[in-house]
Amino acid sequence: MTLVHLPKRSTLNWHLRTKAKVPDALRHLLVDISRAGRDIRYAIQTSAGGLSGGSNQFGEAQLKLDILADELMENYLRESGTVACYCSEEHDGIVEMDTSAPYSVVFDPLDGSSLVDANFAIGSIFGIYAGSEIIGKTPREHVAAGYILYGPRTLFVYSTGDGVHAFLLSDIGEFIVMQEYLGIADVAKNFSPGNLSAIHDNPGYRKALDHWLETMTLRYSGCMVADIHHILTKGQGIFANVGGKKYPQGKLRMVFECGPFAYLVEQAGGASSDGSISLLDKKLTACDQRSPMIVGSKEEVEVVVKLLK
Ligand code: P6P
Repeated sequence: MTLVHLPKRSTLNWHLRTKAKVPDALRHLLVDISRAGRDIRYAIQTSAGGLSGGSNQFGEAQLKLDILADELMENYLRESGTVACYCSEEHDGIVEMDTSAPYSVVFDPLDGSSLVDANFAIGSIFGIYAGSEIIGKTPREHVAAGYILYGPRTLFVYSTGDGVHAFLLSDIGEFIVMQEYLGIADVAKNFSPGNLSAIHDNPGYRKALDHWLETMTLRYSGCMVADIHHILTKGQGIFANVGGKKYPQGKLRMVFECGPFAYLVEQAGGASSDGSISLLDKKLTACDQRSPMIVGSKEEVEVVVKLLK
């Protein structure tokens, strides 16, 4: 009798249990977030576009897809039974769930959603903290962070403190391990300059741009999930979004954009800064807190921080 050799178990659930060795509740939560990502991908591919008629806490017009992605994520967080509260870009403040549950979640359900009609890659961002408090924490206290990237391929990327690992959504709806221990080299060859209009009133940013233009190649899509994923997969790069007149602290939100990506980039051997300190050590003070963000290849982050001073 020929033994059927089962393929090596390589699903996200398998990786969390046998490689990351996280507590069962965190494994369930991460798998449920990946299920939300699978459903958000389907929503992107099938739902009508257009505005919802509402706006979020930042006064940004919400697309129907923003609302749908947020609802899908909330449903899976609630279903997991592991979430005490969450902070979402699409909701004001902290939303209570089950105060006795072990984790709190921060997420941007669909970052870069305005690019969906141009068929650009967009993503969901998440961070997980132990306990029922988010405000007052620092991103270094994440127990997990990651993102789902909706592009030509749909990827789930996460870290629980032992490197950054990427999974590919298969035809049968399972995320299968694609690459473990993504790394970022100290020297950058690509640059991703967000909030570029700030160069008009931020001389240091103008200097950084001139430096990049002399020595590097531009790679920028307008969605930080895709742009930072580019750094993680190419193994090098610099991404920045810093202050100017219109956005004195830069455009990006500390809780569910800067924090989770600072955690991931530093887990991959890169560096992060708000221009003074590592973003990992910057205390979360409010759900709508913004921060300057420089992340990527260690040596380049140091160069840019010096130019910005
Ligand atoms: P800019 C998308 O809306 C987003 O929050 C990030 O994903 C992206 O990096 C940034 O805003 C885009 O900023 O200045 O390039 O428009």
